[in-house]
Amino acid sequence: MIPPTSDTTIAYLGLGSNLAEPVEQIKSARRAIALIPGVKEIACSSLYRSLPMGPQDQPDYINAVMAVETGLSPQDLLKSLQKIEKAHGRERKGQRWGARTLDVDILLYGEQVIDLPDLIVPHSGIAERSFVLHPLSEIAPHLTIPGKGDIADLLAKCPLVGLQRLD
Ligand code: A4P
Ligand code: MG
Repeated sequence: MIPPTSDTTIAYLGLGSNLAEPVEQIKSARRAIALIPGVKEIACSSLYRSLPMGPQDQPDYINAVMAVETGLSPQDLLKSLQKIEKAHGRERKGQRWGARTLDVDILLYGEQVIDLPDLIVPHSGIAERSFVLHPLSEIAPHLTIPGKGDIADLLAKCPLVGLQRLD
């Protein structure tokens, strides 16, 4: 991975969709993220089809992970990502872990540990979710996740069950 210049940070973003043509939602979100001022795409994983975590009466998800280099603060990055979710028809009124057109989570922001009411980084599910760990390790196989450990160790404990790489 290319090291960031001093005033920028490498952030990893988790993308997920299971409504309204999920593959197209993820591809379109990737393009929109790369166009955020102050954000540059560094890498993007393959797309993965995954069984839903949470309520089972919803379609399978498409997931991917992007690495970006950014000069934005974590809070400003989150705001920009939430605008992109909204532009992709995301509604926040359903049940927890329910179906959605687009979800973009900040998985990691450099090595920072952030514990704010509206932003927790590393993302709370990062260490256990196969649909996050497998795409993340594809683009950052030597990553250490603050407070959680090396991605290779986490991956070894995270079965591939229900996850299919698409391309
Ligand atoms: N928030 C806090 N930390 C973060 C962060 N690191 N990145 C806050 C992004 N947002 C963060 O999120 C709720 C609030 O979390 C935001 O207002 C933000 O301030 P949300 O996107 O509105 O709600 P959510 O995504 O439904 O909630 P939650 O609990 O974050 O769900 P997850 O963890 O995102 O899981 N199954 C498969 N196979 N694949 C999936 O991608 N995704 C989910 C949602 C459920 N099941 C899934 C998948
Ligand atoms: Mg979310």
